[in-house]
Amino acid sequence: QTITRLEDYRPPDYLIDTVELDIRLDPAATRIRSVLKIRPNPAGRSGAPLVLDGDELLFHGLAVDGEPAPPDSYEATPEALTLREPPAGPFALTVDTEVNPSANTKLMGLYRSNGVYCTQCEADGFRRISYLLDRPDVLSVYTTRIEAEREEAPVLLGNGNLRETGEVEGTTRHFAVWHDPHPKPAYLFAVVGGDLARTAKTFRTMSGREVEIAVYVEPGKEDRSHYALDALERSMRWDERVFGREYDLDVFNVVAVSDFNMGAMENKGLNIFNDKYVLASPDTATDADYANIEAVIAHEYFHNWTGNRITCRDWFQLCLKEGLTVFRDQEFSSDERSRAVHRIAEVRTLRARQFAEDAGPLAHPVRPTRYREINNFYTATVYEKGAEIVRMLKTLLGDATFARGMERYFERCDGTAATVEDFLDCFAEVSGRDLGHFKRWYEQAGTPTVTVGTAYDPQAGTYRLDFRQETAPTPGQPDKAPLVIPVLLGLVAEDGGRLDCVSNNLREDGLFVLESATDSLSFEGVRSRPVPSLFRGFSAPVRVELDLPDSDLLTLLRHDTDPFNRWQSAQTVALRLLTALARDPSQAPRDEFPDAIGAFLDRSGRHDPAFTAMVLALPGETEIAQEIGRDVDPDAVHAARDRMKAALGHRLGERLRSLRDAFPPEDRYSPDAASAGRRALRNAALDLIAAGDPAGGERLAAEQFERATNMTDRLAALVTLSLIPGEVRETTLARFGELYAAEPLVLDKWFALQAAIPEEGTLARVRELMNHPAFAFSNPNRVRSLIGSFAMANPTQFHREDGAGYALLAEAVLALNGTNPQIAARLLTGFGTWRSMNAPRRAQAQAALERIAGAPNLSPDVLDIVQRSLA
Ligand code: BAL
Ligand code: ZN
Repeated sequence: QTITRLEDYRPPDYLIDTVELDIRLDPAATRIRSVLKIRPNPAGRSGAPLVLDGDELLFHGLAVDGEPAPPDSYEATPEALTLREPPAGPFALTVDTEVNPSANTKLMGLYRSNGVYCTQCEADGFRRISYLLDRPDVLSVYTTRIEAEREEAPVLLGNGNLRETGEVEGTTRHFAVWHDPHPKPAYLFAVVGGDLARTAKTFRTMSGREVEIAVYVEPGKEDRSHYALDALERSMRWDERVFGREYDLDVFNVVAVSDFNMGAMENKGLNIFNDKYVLASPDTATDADYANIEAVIAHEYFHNWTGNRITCRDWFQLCLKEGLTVFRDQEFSSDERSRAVHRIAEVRTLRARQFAEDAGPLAHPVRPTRYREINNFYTATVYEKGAEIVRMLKTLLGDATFARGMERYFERCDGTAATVEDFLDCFAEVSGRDLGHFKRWYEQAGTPTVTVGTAYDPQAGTYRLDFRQETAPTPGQPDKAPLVIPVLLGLVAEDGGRLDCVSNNLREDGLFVLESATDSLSFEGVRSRPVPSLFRGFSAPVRVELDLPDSDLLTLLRHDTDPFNRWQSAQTVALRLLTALARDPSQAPRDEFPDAIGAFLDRSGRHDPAFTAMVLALPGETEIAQEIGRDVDPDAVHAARDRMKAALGHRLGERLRSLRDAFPPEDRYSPDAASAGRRALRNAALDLIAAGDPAGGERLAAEQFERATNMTDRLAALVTLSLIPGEVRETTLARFGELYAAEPLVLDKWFALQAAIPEEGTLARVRELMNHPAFAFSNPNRVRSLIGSFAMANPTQFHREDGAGYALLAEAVLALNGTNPQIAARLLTGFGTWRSMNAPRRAQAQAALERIAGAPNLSPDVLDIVQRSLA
């Protein structure tokens, strides 16, 4: 397996100005003719052979400037087409290839999903359609003629604007010609052909141009496409208002397909989506689904500028488009919803996924410097930590300077394939600051720990915060350097009042920048002992160690002006109690915490219900395990959390019941954030009530299940029931399965929640569900919902001491290795925390990983993950 290294980057030897494609769709034998206008790249090696990328292609013929190429002038294999001595000047290459879309189970290149032809070309799928310089720094103008049987594929879509449609005379076939005037790399190429239903509207851009925006779905599901279309329109308006970005084609199409490796793909003017992130109706989608659809629609649309107009020079720069675009979609969702609640949700995801990645064998920098398989780098680190870096840049420079930096980036880099350096240069120039040190965030893997000490001198009226930063070694990076860490902070008086004091090292908005391994911040005029509120809004992706007494944290829960830290302080107290309980199960949960949460609930009329729901949710098992760090016993972690939930439910039962009564179900479902927040609170209360009083909770949940008028409430009831063993659970699960037998996306929820039941019988249940008629290894959503949920959302059962959970995952990985290596490799990352487990589990996990490593014919994707996991 070859390793690609950042330092080996060389510009391409040839450029391709235009690509003209003629694609004749056929289920088993699609023919592709491609005409490439090629010229030597002045920045490349002169006279070098031309090597075009291919992957499992059937070659049919080659012509140079219209003349068939002599056989000895080239070599064609399924993996490459080499022209030994290309002409010295510009020339046209015509290449004929053939692919079999129906046999394409990898879902990369051209394939069929429920009979719909579609494509996925990022990162390197185009080479599975036709030979090309398939690299992101080769930008070409594409014209695509698509031809198909009219009956099989009445809708034919491509990138750009529609130029022409027509019948193929004397046949039952028709065609469409699409032209995309914006030069783009091959990974943004797409075609779609199929029987699809369209929902559309006209969007008028800020300069008055009219754009037809449309969502295509399976016929009969049109009524589920309206929310996505609405989210698209809001995203387009937001990008104009906030970033000054206008759309640049006459049409923008979104197509939903059922079989998709990723969440969605930002192909120019023709986004292709996993239908999970498009289809929504109150009966089939939860509030979380609606929020995800809004975010993913926005994310893909925002790529039009950050990703498409400005693309990446090479795949090491993936974070340039992904981190920035995640930041943009997070800002959009924060503006559309509650900013504080959204920030808490982002941080929970970051900690559960990215911090876990950073702490395990797959840790890598936001901009890696080497890869064996780029598809394995679409990670939480590149995406979510990448977004945090952009947010830190904004915090450090301030809103106005950040906006000027973005403006400069859009102006300067438009139409280019850029690098992280190009991006940072824009901000360095507009701010006049050297961002060389800040850049380390892109280069250094691992989550820094910031330890903070405090010293108060009541006589002198001074207060000091002593900071120390440290990052543990990660694979390939034993020594770490200090990072530039923005700390947004404030001091709160013990009685919650204002604390007037001064520090000459603090920006007006409360920003202190920690740049060295240690530093201190002093305050004067401090008349009473302060409680520090640090990393407000989670101003940096770090772990914080601060030895504040619980009583101080509970002061923050009550009085801090920063909502994130109000939530964080309760989480920190809970996490301390949970780790102590997990380490020493003989302890009894104390009442102080439930009482503090009770007092918070008594004041909860002042809070957004969604925020209150967040405060009620205890840290997850993954987070508790991370806090423990090593020799983790997931059973003890689970038991600790269960006991704490039960204690909360028991002590707060009455209050929780009145909270539910205060927010009765609404007659008409609306997915807006305020309504969703009320449902979240009702359902968070249900979860705790059932933990404290399983019989009472079962009755309440069963009643909610029956009466629910939307999927959010019905599924929440079922999740609660799924944690209470017994007949009610089993009959309700069976009913749900029957009710939604014809709804694959709803069955995914059903698979997922059963796979997450923290009981010994779950392994057998999962094996049984693998034989369910609705389950298929060929569909990534089914695999993720059943096997992925088992491995990622059920720590006690996946990490069973007998190794049976690991064996199940290993089996699934090997079953998928040949057919869909990308999904196989993604599943395999479920082993990411194996080294932090206790000895018997470590031994079992290692044995399972070694079995995978020793299996024959491993795909590069799986081999890469398994080797790094074992290294
Ligand atoms: N570019 C792959 C899908 C996404 O991040 O938008
Ligand atoms: Zn993206």
